Amino acid sequence: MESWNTPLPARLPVQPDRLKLYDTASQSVRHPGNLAEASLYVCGITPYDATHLGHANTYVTFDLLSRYWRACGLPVTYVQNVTDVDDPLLERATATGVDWRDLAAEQTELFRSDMEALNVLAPDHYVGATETVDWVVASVEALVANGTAYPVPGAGSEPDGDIYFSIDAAQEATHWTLGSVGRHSAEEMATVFPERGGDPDRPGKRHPLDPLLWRVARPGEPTWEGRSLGTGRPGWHIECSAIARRLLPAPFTVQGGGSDLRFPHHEFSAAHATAADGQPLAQAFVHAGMVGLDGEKMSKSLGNLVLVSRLRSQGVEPVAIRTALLSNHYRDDWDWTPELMTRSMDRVARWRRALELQEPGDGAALLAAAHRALSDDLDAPAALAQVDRWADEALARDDRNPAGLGPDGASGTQAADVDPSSPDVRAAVNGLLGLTL
Ligand code: 5CA
Ligand code: ZN
Repeated sequence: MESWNTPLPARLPVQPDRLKLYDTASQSVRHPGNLAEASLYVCGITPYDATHLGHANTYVTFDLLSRYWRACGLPVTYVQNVTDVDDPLLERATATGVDWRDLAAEQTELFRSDMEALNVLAPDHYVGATETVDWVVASVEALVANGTAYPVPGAGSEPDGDIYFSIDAAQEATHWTLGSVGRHSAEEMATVFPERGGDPDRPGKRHPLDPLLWRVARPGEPTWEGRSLGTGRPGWHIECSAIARRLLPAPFTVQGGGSDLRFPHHEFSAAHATAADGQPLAQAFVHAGMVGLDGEKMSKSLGNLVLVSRLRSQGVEPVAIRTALLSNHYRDDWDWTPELMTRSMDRVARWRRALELQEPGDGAALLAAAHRALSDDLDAPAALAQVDRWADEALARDDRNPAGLGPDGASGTQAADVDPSSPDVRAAVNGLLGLTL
């Protein structure tokens, strides 16, 4: 489907990639290899409600990663999906009496406009689950053929033939073991599985945590032709696994999403890919923390949402929203507060005042310092502290020399020894941090 359109920043002159990132699977901060190019898959929205600040935080986090790599001159291939058919979307459409396709299209459009406003660079491939059913069918058929997927007989109201992934068979056939990607304990996995779409009590499954790969047709549900699988629709985890394998290298560099995707989603997306071809899904699994409101995770199902679109319609500048998000480390869980919004608006206003007072060389120095901060597991709060530090200095310079004139009466901004191609502060902050001052 159509992506959105955020202008690419100018190439920034920064040193080659020194990035260290926390990888959930190895539970360590490490450099994801000496890269000649980078590939990124970030799990996209399920479009049944508007973008809230939790979503925005996750996409801004991975936008920072994509900007970091691009600033280093690495070619980046970025894929994002849209889960435009799934149970929660169908349930919401039924409950509100709208066509599920219209709901998905409308919410995806709102998401695009929120991302554009937040200056999030567009993915190279933006793909809907409904556009890639053939890829899923081929993947599931391959898993059935190699014995890591099996049909479950009908029981009660459930028809015959849903296809599930066999945890036990995959563990026997590959290096993947249950929990090796999301790193939850067995108890935690058993707790969150039913909360995140799993069906541990479905009769006929071999293992209670075996996830659904292909759901055969039910009356009133959308279906697609599934060749040997029969008509039906894709399970959730195989969607991202199949899309990533089609569009990115095996393994690709970073699989991204919020920490609520560690299990079951990223665990099983990775397991499906490995069961199909023996390769890990990605070199690193990177997870953003959860944004909450009054101590509860912000979520569509709880309804405790602060929407990006609502803040925008109240006149809040997107750059202030982005500043508020970046002032928390991406791995932390944190609560949104109105005070954070106010502080961030003040911060942006102060940076803008300082911008009038920048001197040649300020942009290059700030770029290097902010880039160094991001190299340490994308430490955005430290990068913003560098912007504050530059603003402090610029404003202090102005206090000492209010007219901006040098001792000989020449303007202080006419230094001759600065490389004219080096970015000014506005270009550096926009390019690397995505903040439009
Ligand atoms: N379509 C699937 C992924 S394939 C999905 O999880 N969609 S979602 O709309 O529920 O979430 C989209 C992204 O936002 C996911 O990466 C999820 O981890 C992240 N997310 C959801 N709620 C929050 C939150 N409160 N804080 C931070 N990130 C969140
Ligand atoms: Zn996904």
